[in-house]
Amino acid sequence: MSGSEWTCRLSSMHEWESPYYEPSLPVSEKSNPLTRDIDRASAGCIVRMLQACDSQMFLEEAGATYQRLMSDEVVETLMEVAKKVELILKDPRDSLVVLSGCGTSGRLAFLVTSAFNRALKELNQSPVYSYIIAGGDKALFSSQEAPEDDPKLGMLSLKEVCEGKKCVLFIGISCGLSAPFVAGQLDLCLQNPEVYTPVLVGFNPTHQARDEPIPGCSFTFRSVVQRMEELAKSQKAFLINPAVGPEAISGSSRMKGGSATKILLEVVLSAAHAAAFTHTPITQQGILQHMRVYEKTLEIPYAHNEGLSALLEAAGKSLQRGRRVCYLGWGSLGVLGLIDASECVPTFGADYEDVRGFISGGYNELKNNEGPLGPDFRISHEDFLHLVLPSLDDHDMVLLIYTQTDDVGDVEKLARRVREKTSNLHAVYHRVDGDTAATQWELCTKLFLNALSTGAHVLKGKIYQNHMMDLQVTNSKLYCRATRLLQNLSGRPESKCEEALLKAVYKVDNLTVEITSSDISTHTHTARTRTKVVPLALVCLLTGCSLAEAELRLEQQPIVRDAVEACLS
Ligand code: S6P
Repeated sequence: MSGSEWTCRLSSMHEWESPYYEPSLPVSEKSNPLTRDIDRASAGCIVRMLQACDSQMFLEEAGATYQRLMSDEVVETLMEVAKKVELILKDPRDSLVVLSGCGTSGRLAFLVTSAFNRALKELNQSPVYSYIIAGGDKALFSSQEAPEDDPKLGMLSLKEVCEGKKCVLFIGISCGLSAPFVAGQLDLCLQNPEVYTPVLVGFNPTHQARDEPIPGCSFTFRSVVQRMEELAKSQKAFLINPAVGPEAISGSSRMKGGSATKILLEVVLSAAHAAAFTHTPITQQGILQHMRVYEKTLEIPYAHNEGLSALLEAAGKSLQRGRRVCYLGWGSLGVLGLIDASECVPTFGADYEDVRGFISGGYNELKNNEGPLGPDFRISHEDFLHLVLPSLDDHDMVLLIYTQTDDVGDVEKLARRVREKTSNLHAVYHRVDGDTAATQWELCTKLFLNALSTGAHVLKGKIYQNHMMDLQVTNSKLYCRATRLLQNLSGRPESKCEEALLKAVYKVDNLTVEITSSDISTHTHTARTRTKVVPLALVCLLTGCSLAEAELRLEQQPIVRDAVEACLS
């Protein structure tokens, strides 16, 4: 892409805010005009596009359409929620702050909860934070998309965590204001206001909250949000829902959605801790100042543009050859490595072994609710040394992720072992520079790893334009997204696209009544064990061929983007 073309793209920084831009889609599902050609871009250009997308997070409010991270109303709500947390910190008896979400949102609930409970421990205070992730702890490091559709499971897990508590501040996170699991929890809060105060964090305006019926429930996500809006007037419920712009890869809320979630929660909880333990009042000024620190932090990973592009290219090469990318991390940066790696599976249809994370100290470092998760979830550096290192060579990439506060001797020892097998060894190292806080290292690392894994999969040909083609259709959100993608790319009516999708899911050329009369949860359950469902459906739609022929075509052309283009041309 030439310089002038790029300048032209940058001028479309606000294009998505127009009411005419993909009007039927919420912001979190729109495609970002800045990354329309990301599938054809060089590594350097991919990095620039991701940087431009990330910088949209802190754009100022341009009109009345969307609240932004630093809009007055958002900052006001952050202050009010921080005051609620402060009260609990000052009198934690029978009280709890619960953070909950699905997928990335649940992973960030875990990360933030761990950090702030650790901070309390350092002050000799008892922990007040608990996390819930849909699907339990294995969802921290693997794709468990189905529980996201289960509002009852959400309610039950919240009840269980809060048993015996008299005052609970519940923070439900759903970037798209869409997860039924979270809707169920918010509904429980609304029905028991004497115990629960609900807070919702997400990145769509309330009128864009998902309004599809939830099987077995009388509410939708939107109707829950509307009830919360009523209560928000008397500060009995809180909505924190600025827009941060569409994701670089459409719907990939692990990226900006996840980063903005981390920023907002850390800003609120830090303000509450400062108020409770160092008598620092919660002010608008203080909140804004903290936000600006994060705004500056966004620049750090991209200041190393060339290094990042080179790494992205190296990781892309490893993946193209069918080889591995391994993250070896320490402390919370190690957790971010685990998270980024595990998200490649649902996001890019990657194999579990393609990108894997390992953390020093394994589960002892993690201190997750359920402890060690068994042989399918090996995460320590020892596991890496035994299971992965023996098979590595120069085509596999290894990335060390640490800070100057980690045991550098340990890092060197591991680096020596790795270097015996591969020279493709790199490091992301943070050192104290002025008053850099650990949370800034974390955000930097998150942005860096998200850029690396996204860019590498783009270079591998997993993305078409800026859409994830090979997505797993394992919950209702993904099922609807897949149908919509097929409609956009084939130009065929919705009913035909859904038919093609179901044929690919059930591996049949003719749909039976049994299939067509089943509900979405049966379809998404069946899709768990299927691969390349969307590409197969698209090839069938575009060429009219049978599933077997479509399979053959995709085998001959494993790069999904090229296979799709061949059919389109
Ligand atoms: C997105 C990620 C998903 C989402 C999950 C929850 O990149 O792969 O796992 O985090 O679907 O989404 P939401 O909108 O409820 O936060």
